[in-house]
Amino acid sequence: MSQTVGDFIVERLAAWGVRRIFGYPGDGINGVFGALQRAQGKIEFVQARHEEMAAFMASAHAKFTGELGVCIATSGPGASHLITGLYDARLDHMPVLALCGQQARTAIGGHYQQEIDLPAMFRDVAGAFVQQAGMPAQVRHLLDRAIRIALGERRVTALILPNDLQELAYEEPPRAHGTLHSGVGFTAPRVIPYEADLRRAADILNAGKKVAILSGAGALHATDELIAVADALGAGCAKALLGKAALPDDLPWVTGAIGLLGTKPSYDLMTECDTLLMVGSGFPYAEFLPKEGKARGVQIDLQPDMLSLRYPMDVNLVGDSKETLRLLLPMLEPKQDSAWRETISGWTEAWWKTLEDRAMTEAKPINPQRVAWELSPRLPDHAIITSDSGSCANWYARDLKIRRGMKCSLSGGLASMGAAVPYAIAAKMAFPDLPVIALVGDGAMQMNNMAELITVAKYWRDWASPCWICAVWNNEDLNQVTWEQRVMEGDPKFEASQRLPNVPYHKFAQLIGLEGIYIDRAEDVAPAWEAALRAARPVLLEFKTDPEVPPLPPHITLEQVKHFTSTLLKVDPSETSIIANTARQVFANLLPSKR
Ligand SMILES: Cc1ncc(C[n+]2csc(CCOP(=O)(O)OP(=O)(O)O)c2C)c(N)n1
Ligand SMILES: [Mg+2]
Repeated sequence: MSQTVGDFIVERLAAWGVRRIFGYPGDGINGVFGALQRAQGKIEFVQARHEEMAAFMASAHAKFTGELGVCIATSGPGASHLITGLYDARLDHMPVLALCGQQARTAIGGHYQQEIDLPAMFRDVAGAFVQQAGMPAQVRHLLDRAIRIALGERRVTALILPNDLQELAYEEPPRAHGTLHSGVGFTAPRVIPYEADLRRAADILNAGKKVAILSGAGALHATDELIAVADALGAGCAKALLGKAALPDDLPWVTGAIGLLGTKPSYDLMTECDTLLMVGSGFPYAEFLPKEGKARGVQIDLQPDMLSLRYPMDVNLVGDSKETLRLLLPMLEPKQDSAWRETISGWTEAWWKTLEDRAMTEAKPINPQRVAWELSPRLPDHAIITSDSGSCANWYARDLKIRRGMKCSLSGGLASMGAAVPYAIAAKMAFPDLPVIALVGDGAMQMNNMAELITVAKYWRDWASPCWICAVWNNEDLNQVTWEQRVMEGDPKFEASQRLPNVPYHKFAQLIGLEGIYIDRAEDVAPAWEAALRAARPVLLEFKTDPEVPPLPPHITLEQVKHFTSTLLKVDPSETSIIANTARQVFANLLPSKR
């Protein structure tokens, strides 16, 4: 049989180094699926439960491996299902290619079944490159460009393939006017600033007496360089959510997460510093950065469009974080005075104690903070941790102590619910011998993570190690939003929108062949983690947690407190049990003015 367009696409993907793609079939894309089958495992196909999950997996694959993520879906509903997962990749600057089917070229424009204007639909999310192929001889350059642009610009691209085209015999572009002759391959360049600009940056950093560093996802590969620069500058370092694994949490000057889900020492670091060095971060909340004018700033980012966006920097360096920090290091004059560092270490030490006290505070039945707290010392080396959006992201951000060699991620820019399990599946597919742990709220389980457990049940026997754990915080509440409504809006809990049906998640896991453990006593939390980590199959840990423990920001404005107080005076179905827990935390620990 001669090579079809579908066969060519699979072969070309393989030539680009693609070894795994995530997706869901349908008649709009059968020409490529047939080719995948004929290619006999050249490219592994991972079947998700839903195209959105496949796109999350492609995004996570890119995050955890640094490679292109590829997802595939049929025309119409398959393609539209991809969108949220693709936005996740888009907002976190991940190179992802979406391949999807389309109605036959003879039907396009005819209000045909499952016909959507896909180029228009993908225009925003895959704005870097979205094309619908019309001719066999056009497919080569469309695919090559879609991949090279995704990798080179760290963007999402989309290639739309009408189903009749996929079945046609592939034709190389003829040597003729109006044809293109593209090739395979991309190597990321070494991006570094000019020496004069590095000098200007070094001058600012050398002049600072209290230097704060903020590291993000762009610094994940620059741990050694970050440590060396921070040591030279006597600096403290806060981490944006996506940069959690950039620095281990056992260093005394690492203040942990920043922002609404962040820590008090990170807030203090940014409030009191006189110089800010931001490395590879698009952390969005400017109110957690120094007050404008209070600190001088240097920023390093690969992407010019991310520079001086959250804080007006004095020096903006376009560069790879690792290479740029390495060049900056010899220009730095090691700080002699250690007072600033000692202050930061003091804050951090006290904060870890505060977190422990909070985690160990009694709650009904389990304190949600304790679930994450107890995991930290039990995390195996090289563990990969994913978190969903919801209150568990607070405990992931604050309580989980990351060590060197671990990886972790979540839907950062999009902060979408439903990403933790597909992320954890993509992580396990890429690193089947490593322990992988997904942290998930019950709302996010119900939304789609539960269904995606079926994917785990389908594939786990192929994995080199069975260690894959999904921890669920069952609080029968969309708790993060309940607290946002209370604290930010001053509204009491809206039962109609917030309360969730109670579902026995552990029994669902058992039903589909996984292990399921239910935990509703604080003293059983640690043993449950230990049992899950040594289990012979993937485990779902269902923790029955207290929705009245507030995931409050470390920095809280008086306006928010005023709202909060008025909420307590209104009728809240949860009544006064909140007061004991929160009032102490808010007023004693969190208010900057109370320091
Ligand atoms: C797709 C999507 N829909 C809605 C939201 C808004 N949202 C953020 S957190 C959250 C609640 C999550 O509830 P759950 O998963 O039960 O976790 P909890 O906060 O209760 O721990 C909601 C609704 C979102 N981030 N993503
Ligand atoms: Mg919940």
